[in-house]
Amino acid sequence: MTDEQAPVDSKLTTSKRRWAAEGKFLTGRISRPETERLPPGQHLVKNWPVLDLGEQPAISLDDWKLEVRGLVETPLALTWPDFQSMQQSTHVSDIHCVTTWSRYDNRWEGVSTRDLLDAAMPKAEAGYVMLTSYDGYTTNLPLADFAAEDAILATAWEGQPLTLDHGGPMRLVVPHLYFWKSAKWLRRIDLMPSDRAGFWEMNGYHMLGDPWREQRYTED
Ligand SMILES: Nc1nc2c(c(=O)[nH]1)N[C@H]1C(S)=C(S)[C@@H](COP(=O)(O)O)O[C@H]1N2
Ligand SMILES: [Mo]
Repeated sequence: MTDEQAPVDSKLTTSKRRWAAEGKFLTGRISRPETERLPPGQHLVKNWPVLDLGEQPAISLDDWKLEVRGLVETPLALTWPDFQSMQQSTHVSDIHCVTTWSRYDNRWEGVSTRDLLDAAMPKAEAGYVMLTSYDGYTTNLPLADFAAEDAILATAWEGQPLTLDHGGPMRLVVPHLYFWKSAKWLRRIDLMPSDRAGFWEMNGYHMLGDPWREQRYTED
């Protein structure tokens, strides 16, 4: 390491340590009780319904890109090979859609949001994220929820590449929030200082969307 690089490295190290020390990954927000698996007002399905705005954008892997912007030390613009070369993880989790269906035990493979955030390194002021997808869909959530232990940028479901109708080649999965927060065909993640409403949130849906507290709609 040269003297010129040293200050940069120590700045990044400091940022990473601060990020961990602030406990943004350990917020304990998940309100699921240990005894009840199905949230109130939900019913179980065995199939996997498709829900979206109606346009399913087909992105070739050559054109695919994932950007991480805003309040990060290292903005990212990842190609598909870049994304594949990141640490790959597997998580099994339940889906809870606000339209009242839930589906248990979905096996997701991809990049955990924590590993992506480790690469981008959120600044101390970052508190929320806005997700933007290839179909123009947007949705917002707190950074702490985006960084949940089991949140994953999924490229495979049940051992198969994620199909286009379910958000392939890559979608977000944040299991502890209603499924509309899990952006399909994700293209961009913006880290923000304060919360802003995405598509459904501008149309009356809850800013957080915790199924265990039945946060379906904004109270007014
Ligand atoms: N890009 C994008 N992501 C989206 C949506 C959408 O319209 N566009 N719909 C959301 C909603 S309301 C739900 S319930 C889930 C549905 O995912 P599925 O079709 O794989 O079941 O995707 C969410 N993510
Ligand atoms: Mo939904």
